[in-house]
Amino acid sequence: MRFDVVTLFPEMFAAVSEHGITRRARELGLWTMATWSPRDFTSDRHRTVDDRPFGGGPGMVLMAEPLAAAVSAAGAAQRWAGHATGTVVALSASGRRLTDARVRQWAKECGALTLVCGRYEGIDQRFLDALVDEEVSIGDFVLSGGEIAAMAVIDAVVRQLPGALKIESSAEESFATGLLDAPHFTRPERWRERPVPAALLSGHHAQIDRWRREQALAKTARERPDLIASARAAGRLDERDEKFLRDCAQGTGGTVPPALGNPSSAAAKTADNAA
Ligand code: 9WO
Repeated sequence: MRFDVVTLFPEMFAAVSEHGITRRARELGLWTMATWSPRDFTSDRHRTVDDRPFGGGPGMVLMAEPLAAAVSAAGAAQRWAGHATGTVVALSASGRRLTDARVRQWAKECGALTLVCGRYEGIDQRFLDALVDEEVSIGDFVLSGGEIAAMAVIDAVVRQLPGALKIESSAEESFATGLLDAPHFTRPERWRERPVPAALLSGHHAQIDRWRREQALAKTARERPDLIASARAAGRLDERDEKFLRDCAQGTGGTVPPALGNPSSAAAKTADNAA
């Protein structure tokens, strides 16, 4: 897999290339990255990449030509390296929301991906219309630029590449099961009066798996009922799951943990922090 990133801040990408799982995967040869600064594709003395918006308004807009030249150089480098020209993706708060399915598709099918990171107030629309295949958002919030979103994309795609993870846990991860994650615990067995749930200390694998499944179901039902509906539609819930969810809804779930962020547990946390 190859990523070509068009950015005014190439140094930021050391965060993914030089750290953690993504670094190890890169050292294993699973992916490569090249960065392309629009500033290197200017021809004026000041290496200008931005200008004032037509129609007025605050801030500056990234000019089309330096971005286009950078994308073009990235595409040429991809072909030179034996890849098909990659999909050109712009990271934008107004883009289509990125999904786990899309991430897996890119990891599987895309030899190369070009990620365009905007800055300032935005990008000249004519560049987006002419050269960008997709606008992708990682969430409904505004960033100062596309770089952090592009790094989220790289991280998400790289961990799906075969061999990237030491433990192949990604098939069991939240969005692969269609449910939120069950909680995790490690030593000590008792921390600040809080015990580890007894089910996890039983040593019975089937019982532990069932407990984790029920924790995941309960948390998902509480926080993301939309995901329960999708899991049901995809045939990912069996009769035992359905019975557990019915019991939850009647408040007889028994081992369901308290909702995070509800007022009472927020107060408990404040008290804990003060202690
Ligand atoms: C690209 C784009 C495409 C279509 C319409 C508007 C667009 N804006 C951009 C763009 O790159 N904007 C820049 C990046 C300039 C303003 C700050 N930028 C930005 C990206 N803020 N927030 C994001 C972002 C990206 C992905 N997911 C969430 C937020």
